[in-house]
Amino acid sequence: MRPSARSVSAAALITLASHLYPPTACAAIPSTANSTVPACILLADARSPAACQVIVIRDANNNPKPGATVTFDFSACPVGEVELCATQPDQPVAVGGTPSQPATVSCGGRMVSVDTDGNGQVCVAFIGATTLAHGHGPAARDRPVCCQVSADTKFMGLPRVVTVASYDLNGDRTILATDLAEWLAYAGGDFGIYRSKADYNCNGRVVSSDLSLWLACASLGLRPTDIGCDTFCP
Ligand SMILES: [Ca+2]
Ligand SMILES: [Ca+2]
Repeated sequence: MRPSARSVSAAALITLASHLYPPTACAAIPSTANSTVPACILLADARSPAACQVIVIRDANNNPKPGATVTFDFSACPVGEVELCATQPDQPVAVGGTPSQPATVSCGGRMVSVDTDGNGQVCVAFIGATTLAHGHGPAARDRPVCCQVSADTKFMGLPRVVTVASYDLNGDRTILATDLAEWLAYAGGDFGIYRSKADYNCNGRVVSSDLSLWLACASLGLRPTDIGCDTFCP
């Protein structure tokens, strides 16, 4: 008995679909639910691997997604309050790790993209600044919620809080004891209950864990050319 036109058509469609969308390809699409993306994205005036935040992109089967392009879109952030440096350093894949993942900046779009490693992982902390004298505050909630994160163009949920911090708190392009004295003033509440410039782990508090991160950055012995940047995205 010959198959009907309807059944041939259905069979053909199923075959076609299996070629267009093989199961492995579907599984390899980044999953928002299974991926780990921090609630806050840090911009600071110097790259300190100790302060990066781990992102893990996973697919629908909860497998890590190697080579996923993770894009951070700052276009919704208030200009001036959040300034992105036009060039960004390579990012590590773990806290304190060696930078290995090149960061590509699309300045016109105020975006940075970084690929995950073989384990679907990257650890990010970008370079930027703010025109606000002491950063966002005086409440932690005053920080802008404006960074949209996507992986292979798939949105990873709602926009993230952006924290703009400075290790060089007196702005002289060195990170020295004078900056530590400034940090202590921030921690003591001299500029309000909270100011983002002294919050290096993005958690909305200025406490001893931030002091540890300041010390870790100071120990890197960064040169003036490694601190801040000369060109910001418009
Ligand atoms: Ca300084
Ligand atoms: Ca903190």
